[in-house]
Amino acid sequence: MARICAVGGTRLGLSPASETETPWLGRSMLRREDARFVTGQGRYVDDLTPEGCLHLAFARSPYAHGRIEAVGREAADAADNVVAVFTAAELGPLPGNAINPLAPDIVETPFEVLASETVTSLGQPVAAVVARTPTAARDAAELIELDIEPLDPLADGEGPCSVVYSISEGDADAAFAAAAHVVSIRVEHSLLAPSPMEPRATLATWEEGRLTAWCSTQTPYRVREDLARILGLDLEAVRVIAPDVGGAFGGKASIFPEDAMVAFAARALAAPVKWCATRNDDLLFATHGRGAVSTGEMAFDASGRALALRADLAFQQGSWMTYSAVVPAGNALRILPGPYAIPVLDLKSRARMTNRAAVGIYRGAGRPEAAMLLDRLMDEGARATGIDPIEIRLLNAFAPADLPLARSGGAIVDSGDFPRLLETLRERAVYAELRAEQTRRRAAGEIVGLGLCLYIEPCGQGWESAEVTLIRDGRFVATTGSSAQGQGRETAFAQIAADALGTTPDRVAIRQGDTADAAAGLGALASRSTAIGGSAMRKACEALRTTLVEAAAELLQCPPESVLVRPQRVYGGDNAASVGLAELARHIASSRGDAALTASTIYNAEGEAWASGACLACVAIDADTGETTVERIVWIDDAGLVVNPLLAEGQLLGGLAQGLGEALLERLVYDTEGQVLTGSFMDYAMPRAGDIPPVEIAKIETLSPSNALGVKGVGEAGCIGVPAAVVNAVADALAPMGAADFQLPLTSERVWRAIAHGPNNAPGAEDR
Ligand code: SMO
Repeated sequence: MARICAVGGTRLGLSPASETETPWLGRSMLRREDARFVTGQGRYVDDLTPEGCLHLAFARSPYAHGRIEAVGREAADAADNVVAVFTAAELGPLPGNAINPLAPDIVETPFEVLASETVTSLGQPVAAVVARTPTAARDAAELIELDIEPLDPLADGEGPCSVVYSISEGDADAAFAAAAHVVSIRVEHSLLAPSPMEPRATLATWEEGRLTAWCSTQTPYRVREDLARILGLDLEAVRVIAPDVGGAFGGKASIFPEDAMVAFAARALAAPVKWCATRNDDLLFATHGRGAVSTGEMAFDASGRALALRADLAFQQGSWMTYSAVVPAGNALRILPGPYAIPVLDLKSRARMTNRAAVGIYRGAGRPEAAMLLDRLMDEGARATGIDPIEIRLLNAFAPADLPLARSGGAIVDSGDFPRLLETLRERAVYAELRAEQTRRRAAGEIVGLGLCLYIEPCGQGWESAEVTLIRDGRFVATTGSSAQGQGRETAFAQIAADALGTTPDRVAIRQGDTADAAAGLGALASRSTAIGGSAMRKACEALRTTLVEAAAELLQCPPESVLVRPQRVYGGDNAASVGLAELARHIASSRGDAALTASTIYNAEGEAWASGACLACVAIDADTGETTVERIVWIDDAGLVVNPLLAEGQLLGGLAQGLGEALLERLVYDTEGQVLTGSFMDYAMPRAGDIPPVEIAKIETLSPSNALGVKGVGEAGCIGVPAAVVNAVADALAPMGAADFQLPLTSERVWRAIAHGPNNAPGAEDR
């Protein structure tokens, strides 16, 4: 091939130097997806209504537990605009959802698409009505007569265990017997509603023997596998698309019975069928989070060194198990010793079935439960020994030289600098001054407290896929197996791809969320997308860049080492020679075939990335009302290399808001019959803008050696460190009154009772 572009660089006024704009990693770039979101161009499942689309609504169980005697469908069948009514009888026996076999001896309880003989949860789908309009479907679903004989719901702690985990190291009895101080804590986590802005929704079509489902999900590939198995279809006959997803927080990481019903109906009717949950549907029957009751004891020697940790965490499982059902119980346990060197461990966790909605992963998934128990104990230890809470953490935290650190239970903490986190926090918060101010305010009669949390969090292991193509106009299209739920994936992944390719982010289109686009993917969860999906993206882009360099070397007749890939052109040899990317694409296609324009990879991480952070919360409590005001939060986060600081801060703040909700406001309330008393946002207290205190976030950066980018997660961090710091601050505020035993959330009533009743109160008893 002739040397066709020798003067191109000059003609365009471009040179390798003028075109150098890297690196893009580390830049605060605005989210490219926001232009469509803020102008109403986002496309969520409910925005998609194909020609002839039918609408599905459910008749749901009004009881937590009961025997189905009869399902009266005549009135619904006869209602206007109704196309079909389905009960378990029409479905016949179907497989349930898959459950991730993360532990041996899991007792599996998958879902029934529609309840057949018994109902096991309030809100469980019993019948489905398909009609020509959403209102006709809802109205007809109300006409279904459910004749259900109520049965007693399982009482707390009575249900069978789905999973049991334990970790034991050293002689705990001996360690506790030898201790100078022993502190203990009991934490009751409320059941929480993940509450994405967009409730669950699925649309399915059936055409020529193929199912296409648009599902508001974090895990399109999982949904595809489940739908294929439940419907008895080949995987190739099922395509799942996650369009724009309005939040998920772990609540959309599994298929639901409703999704399977929509797909079944689409096939049975050979028509598009759509279902969108209402907020009430989601508060009743979407997954719940947390709900664990944890007890822990920590033994210290006279100098404040932790000698031993005992913990017992009792999780709820609900009435069926999501794909990641056992993750919270397993995660909490393997994280529990946290950043601290504790030589003796006796740790147990388990999850028990209940007659409630499934309890699944929720932003943090076991990490918040571990941090809450451990760092509550650490603050109690500080009080018992008279050592300052920062000092006792410095005394017990691992040093950077101790990492990587292999833990019992299999965790390998790969990186971090816990002393630096604490020292940075001390400095940024001007901690000594805060303590002096607390003393002054206390003397003036105020109830004020400071609380700390030093946490570690696993975020990113395993594999993910990516594919990148140089298209004929000289731009790139990159596909990731990690889909998005609102994090700004398209922006961050374009930055990663741009650096790896030597181009600019605006020349890289990011595709995600469609199982037809990429061979495989795990999805967007577990704070892993950037670490693992981002590493896959980098590897795929590096592979394509190698092709670009080799092809340009051929074309420009220069050694590959001299080739520079720049945003618009590829330069070689004496730098005067260059070829435009569109021209290079044509050359590669003709010399090597179209397939050479694409590089794909399945990246498998070398290890697991661990992020960490230190949080300080300052609270003031109104003695008359018990109302807690969080006056300030200072937070030092270590997420390794930060791809886009603006997006990272958004993730951290969002998690912080949910963490504050958990600490102070949110709680799903069930009565003894298993009825939900918090079925709307009138009763379930979401945090609002006015609840968010002044927040200062700073970072340190220890690169993760476990993935190709050195990055760690940020999405769940706010739910991990913030609640524990806030609760510790309230405990610190109330300590002079001897009030210590209070449970989540710290509503004004509970805190008031703690103040009014002193150390032997049993707040929370008011509403059991
Ligand atoms: S709780 Mo997350 O979406 O793994």
